[in-house]
Amino acid sequence: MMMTALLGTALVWAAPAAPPFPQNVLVNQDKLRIRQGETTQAVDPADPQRRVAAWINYGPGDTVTIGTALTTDGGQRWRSQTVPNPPGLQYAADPVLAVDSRGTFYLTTLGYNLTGGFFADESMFLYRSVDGGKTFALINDLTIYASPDKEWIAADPVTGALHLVWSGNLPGVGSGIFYRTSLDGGTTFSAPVLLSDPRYYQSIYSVVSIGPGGELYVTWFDFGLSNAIWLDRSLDGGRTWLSRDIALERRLHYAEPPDINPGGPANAVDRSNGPYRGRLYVVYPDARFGSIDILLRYSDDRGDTWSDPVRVNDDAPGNGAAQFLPWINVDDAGAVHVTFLDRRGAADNLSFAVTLATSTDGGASFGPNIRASDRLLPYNPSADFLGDYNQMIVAGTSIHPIWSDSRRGDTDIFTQAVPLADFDSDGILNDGDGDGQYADHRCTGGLTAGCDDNCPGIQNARQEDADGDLVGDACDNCPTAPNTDQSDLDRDDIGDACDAG
Ligand SMILES: [Ca+2]
Ligand SMILES: [Ca+2]
Ligand SMILES: [Ca+2]
Ligand SMILES: [Ca+2]
Repeated sequence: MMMTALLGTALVWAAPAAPPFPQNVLVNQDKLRIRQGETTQAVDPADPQRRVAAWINYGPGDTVTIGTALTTDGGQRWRSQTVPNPPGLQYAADPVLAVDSRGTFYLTTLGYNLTGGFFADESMFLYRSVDGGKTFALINDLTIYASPDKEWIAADPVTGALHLVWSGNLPGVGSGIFYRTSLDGGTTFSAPVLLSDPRYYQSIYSVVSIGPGGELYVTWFDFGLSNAIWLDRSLDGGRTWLSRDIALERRLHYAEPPDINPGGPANAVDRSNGPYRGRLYVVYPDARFGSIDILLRYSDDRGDTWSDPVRVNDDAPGNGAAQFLPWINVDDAGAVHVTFLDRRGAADNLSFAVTLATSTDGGASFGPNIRASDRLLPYNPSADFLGDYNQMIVAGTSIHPIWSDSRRGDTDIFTQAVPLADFDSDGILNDGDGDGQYADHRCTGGLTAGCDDNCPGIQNARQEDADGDLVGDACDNCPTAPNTDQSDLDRDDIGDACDAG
């Protein structure tokens, strides 16, 4: 009884609107004071506390290298190191991590030199870690066609097969998407298969994911003739592929402002035992609504047909704020999590936050977006390279966004654990009424139990909602004028419903 009374008092007097993430976690130790960017992660399936991250180091000296870091405590503390470049190569790029069911980590990278300002010796490599992510050894040179770029790798969680895709130049074809598989832990790979249609030879940003039945899905952009997002798939472990690729987005509104790279499409499959098992999702940057947004489409028939696009970010359409570098994962309950960099709160239109958007209805809609970065992050387009992708993962009971920002002067790698059930850890669950849907029955009228957090990204244990619009005072941009949509077209943090200016 005494304990209950004390706890109750503490909750009543808790400071309002406390930011849930006071300090993002620095991943790279940065002893060399050089820039880092472009992030990837993998988690040991047998130990969710053990995760590996990797990125590009702009250094040491006149080299570019790959850095990796290992955490064994779920991401509180990291130990980072530099992976030696392959012999004779000054520069490395495009790190991608994968892990198999036995906890063997794999790292693919690109390597190159510069000769008279031109790319030379462009090549692609595979490293392996058999000590749980502590060290990586170069085990294979995967270079086979000229100009490999933007490779991706994934391991089948059941069979351990490695699936590699990349952009390469086949003579007479141009840049196409290729595929190889390894059934022996990366020692040998199958002969390459051209997945993309040779008519569409500006194909890049391929990503491979693996469905619950071992089906393989590869998506990519063609910036050329088709200006589309394409899908190829294999239902027999990579032996045969569609005779004709599927264009899942033919009306792509790709925009690339001078100051950022919005990134490419990412995909994920629901491997859960939830109601949307087997559903395939693709997210991508697209400017059809006036500024760059993150859009999502899904397919229930292995990619034959696709839903209309859903806007993932929940700021006002056409407000001029860019969202970019999206990543997507589906958790063990079938909830869909998308992270991206986000300028909605940036008056300078340069700085950005890291945003998480979650759907618990299979991608039909997304709930209130939350901020995972502890602040708005500075950005200098002439000095900072954030990367072409940021590979968020779900591990254990948390979502783990990862990104690069220059809060410390030069860019460094940061991460933040976001608890799956209660994003802001204020004791009010995202789905407090337990109906399986996030933020669909939000607390109001003084209720704090049996209802969903009305401000899921800011701690507000009392769930005050003065105007009863289901948006808690702690995050309501018009706390006394009902505006459930929170529309704020001029981005001054005062909602349109109460903004006189
Ligand atoms: Ca909460
Ligand atoms: Ca609910
Ligand atoms: Ca809250
Ligand atoms: Ca309100």
